[in-house]
Amino acid sequence: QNAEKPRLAVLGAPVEVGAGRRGTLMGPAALRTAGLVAGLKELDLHIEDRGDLAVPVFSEGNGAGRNARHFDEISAWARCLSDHSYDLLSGGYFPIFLGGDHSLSMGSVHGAMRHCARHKREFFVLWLDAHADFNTPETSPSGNMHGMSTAFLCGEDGFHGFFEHDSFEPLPPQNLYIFGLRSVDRDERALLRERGVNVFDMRHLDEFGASVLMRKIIEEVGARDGHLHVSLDVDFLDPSIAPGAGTPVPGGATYREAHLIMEMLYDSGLVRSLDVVELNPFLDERGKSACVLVDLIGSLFGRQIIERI
Ligand code: EXY
Ligand code: MN
Ligand code: MN
Ligand code: MN
Repeated sequence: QNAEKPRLAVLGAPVEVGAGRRGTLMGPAALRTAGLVAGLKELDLHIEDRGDLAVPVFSEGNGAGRNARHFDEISAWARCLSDHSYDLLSGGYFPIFLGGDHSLSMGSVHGAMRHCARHKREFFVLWLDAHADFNTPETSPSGNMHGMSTAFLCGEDGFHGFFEHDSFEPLPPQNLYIFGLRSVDRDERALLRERGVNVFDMRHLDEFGASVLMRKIIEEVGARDGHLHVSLDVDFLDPSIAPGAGTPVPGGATYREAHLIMEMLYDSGLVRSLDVVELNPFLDERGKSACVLVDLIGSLFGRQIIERI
């Protein structure tokens, strides 16, 4: 169990141009309306709501002629988010980024990765998602950048000019765990294989169960005393429990599976930063998905639905 309680900082990132459908910019507001901050306060946690970031100023240029829609705007968001992520972690906070579409993780994870590099701490990412988001501008069938985040973070080609100083120590593909996968594009699949990303698809989940797979991940990260960043995409969940997703795919994680994962992660004490992304309140049904996400975040921070004997 967690010995010391983390100090949490919540930061909204209302970015939506990385997705093919508008509406994720309302995500942070819906998560707050669903009781995110109040729920965490009930757990006696120190929590600061830092509000939402403003849409950053950007100029068109670097993205020209690339199969990466809104490249310059997303790059501006990522630069801003990377600095916030780095600074919050350096200030001893556990940052919670509220999306916004999944392109925001190019910034939040980048900053956390820099923080860990500085402190010589090994860094791991658990990507809870129906998708791998491992497309590059070359492989992407849509050009939507929310489908490119993990490829960017692992240092794939095609993102030149995205950050001012292009070179950063990329995430080793072996330190990336994609969990819940059930929709992947042809060239994306080939790239995932070639790079050796750890992919746990829904077939694995069905066959071995969430607990066996999670234990493996927790053991690997724990053995290296790593920093684990969790990136939770709402479409990881089955659309029946979380319909507020722009790219829903049938056959996702159930309510109980998702809770068990969160509870095991809490027990591990390894999670140090979090993204909650892709919630599209315009597509949601009366706040259903926002409420499920808030429940899950509660479990990640130690809420017990049933007090254990
Ligand atoms: N693989 C598809 C694409 O690249 O367009 C769909 C990506 C959806 C990404 C969502 C957020 O996880
Ligand atoms: Mn530190
Ligand atoms: Mn995603
Ligand atoms: Mn997804």
